[in-house]
Amino acid sequence: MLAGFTPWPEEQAQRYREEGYWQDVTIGGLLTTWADAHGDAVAVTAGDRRVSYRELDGWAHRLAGGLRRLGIAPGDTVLLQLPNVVEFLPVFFALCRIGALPVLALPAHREHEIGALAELTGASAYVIADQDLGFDYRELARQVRRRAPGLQHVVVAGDAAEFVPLASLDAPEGAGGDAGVAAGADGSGPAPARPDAEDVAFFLLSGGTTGQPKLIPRTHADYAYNVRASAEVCELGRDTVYLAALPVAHNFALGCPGVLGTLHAGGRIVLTTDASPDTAFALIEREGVTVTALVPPLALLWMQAVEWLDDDLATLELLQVGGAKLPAEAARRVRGTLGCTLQQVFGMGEGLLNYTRLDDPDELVATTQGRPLSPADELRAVDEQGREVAPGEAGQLLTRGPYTLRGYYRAGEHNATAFTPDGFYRTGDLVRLLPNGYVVALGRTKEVINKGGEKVAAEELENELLAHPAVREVAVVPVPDPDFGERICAFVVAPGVGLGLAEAVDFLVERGLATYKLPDRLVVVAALPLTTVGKVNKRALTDRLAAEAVG
Ligand code: J2J
Repeated sequence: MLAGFTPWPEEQAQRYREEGYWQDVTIGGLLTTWADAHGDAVAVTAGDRRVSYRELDGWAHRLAGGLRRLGIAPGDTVLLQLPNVVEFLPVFFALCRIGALPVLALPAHREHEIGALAELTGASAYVIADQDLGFDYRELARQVRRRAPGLQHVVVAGDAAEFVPLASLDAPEGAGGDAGVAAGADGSGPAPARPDAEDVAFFLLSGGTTGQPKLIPRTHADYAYNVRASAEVCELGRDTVYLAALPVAHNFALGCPGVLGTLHAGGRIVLTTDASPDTAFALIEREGVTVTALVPPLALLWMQAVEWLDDDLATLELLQVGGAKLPAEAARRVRGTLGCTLQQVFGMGEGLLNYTRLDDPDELVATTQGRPLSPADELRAVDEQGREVAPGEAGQLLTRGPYTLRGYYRAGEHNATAFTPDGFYRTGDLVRLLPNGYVVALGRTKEVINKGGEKVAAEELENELLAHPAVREVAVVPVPDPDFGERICAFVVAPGVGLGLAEAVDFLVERGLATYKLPDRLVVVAALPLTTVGKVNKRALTDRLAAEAVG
């Protein structure tokens, strides 16, 4: 078992096996199962490319061999930062097959994030696209490599420049499948065993509450269940055409049910790196998209765009919305504008997923964030002393279950507070658990700003701002926003200089921070308000912003 991974206690694991949640499958092996079942059906469409299930399986098989020959071994961590391009899938499956551990970085991550991940994991390889949406990932790779020289291999989908072209790893000879890859002939050693179903398959990134990135280990068995059960709840089938508009490196579009759930059901994936209504609506009409997933700001934008775009969206049956709270009033408008069923999804990379069901009454869908995916999910709402609150009262959400982590990777100290002694994950979310089992999301206790589904740890941004020579003190807080739910406001103490937002933003970009983490507002103050125990009083700061908004 991987060092730094916290397994479920044996007693619980036994139950999950016996009750069929965990099966003896691997993520890499599942692709072969799906290829056997759906063979020549189209699995993925990306631009003009169409790849069948069989082709996808063969591609992953050859890449597994190529990656082994390159020197990637079972147990190696590999940073995988691909936008929604067709190569994502074969590379992801190939890495899972050889027992290497992909770390699913988001396309928006930059030197600050990727560098920290390289250091934390000691990754030996980094897989990128050449460029996307005007950004050159090869330049990013050069920067990251200067900081993390251990990163031996940079593999590029597209024009590789000085790096390794992904296409060069796609060679037929010596390739192997789940049970053993590229053994012997090329001298790369004995065939690795098929990964164990209960071993870690890959890492998702946590939205994070601290300055350090947090890696979420997902096992083959737990994620296979996550995908299978999600596909069922969303009623996916062979007729499903799933538009991946959100990044597939994120849990939502990856496996809830996302691209993996679509493959499980024998449907077809349509990939795009551009979720704007112009591009997405044209794809929905052209490809006959039936399902997609969005964060609330995009859902709001799409609902407006039907007024000026005239693409035919008649095939769209289901819109999943999650990542941040969708206001009830917006939820009620989905059917009338987009002509499809809405599903609210309250999920987290750490595991727990709540879905409204497709046959739920409209008002339940509009006013709740769904109910747990699994009968084995355990949810508790507790007060500050950890005591369970009365049913329907607001409390902090704790959860454990067959697909919810028991510890972040290599984060012993953080895990001691992020989990209860009996293994419940403290989500940091404030919720009401209704007597009918549904969950209403109310807000958070954790210091994370949720800007329309994108999570920014206040502490991380504060640390970056403190690196500015003029900044003496800083506090980052959310400011309410009609489109994004929240935006980011930084209060700074910077005596003697006129530090402005533009300068602060330039400084942060220069430091390689992902753009979505940049502050939207900067307020210079003489001093930060303190609580009676001398901590920064963020409540006073948010109250001040609220008063300004009203006044
Ligand atoms: C309010 N807050 C929500 C919702 C997530 C599906 C959907 C979303 C995610 C995700 C995901 C929310 N209303 N409907 O992984 O598979 C906030 C909560 C939660 C945090 C998790 C999926 N849906 N949230 O957003 O790991 O605060 O996952 O704890 O990015 O997003 O963020 P993340």
